[in-house]
Amino acid sequence: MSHDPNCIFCKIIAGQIPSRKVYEDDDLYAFHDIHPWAPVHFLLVPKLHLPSMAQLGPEHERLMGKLMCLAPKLALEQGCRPWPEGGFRIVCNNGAEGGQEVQHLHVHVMGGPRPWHKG
Ligand code: DGP
Repeated sequence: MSHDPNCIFCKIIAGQIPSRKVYEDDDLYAFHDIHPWAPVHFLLVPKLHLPSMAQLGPEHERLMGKLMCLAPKLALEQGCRPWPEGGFRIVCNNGAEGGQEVQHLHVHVMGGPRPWHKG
């Protein structure tokens, strides 16, 4: 399923639920997390509805490579200081025991001066 009408992130991508958008192209969407753990905290998601990394196959290598290469650029744009003094953290929760709450593949990109609320 490329789009799940019951998925909250699919609704955000479609503009049916408001979000503070960070970035958008044909494949990817980024928006600020509603419950930030860090001074910079946004979510970067494929527009394609994939429930988690567990559903990834070889056909998604280009998409996920694009996502991972975009993350550092957006982190800098959002105010993370450059590596190595600054930097950022990427977290991707998968499944119940991985702490995943929203079943649409997403990476958390977090940064900014410490200490953070979590982690
Ligand atoms: P997790 O599935 O545990 O990796 O985290 C899901 C994250 O999604 C959590 O940090 C809060 C965020 N989130 C959930 N619902 C919304 C929403 O409606 N809008 C925004 N901006 N973030 C949301």
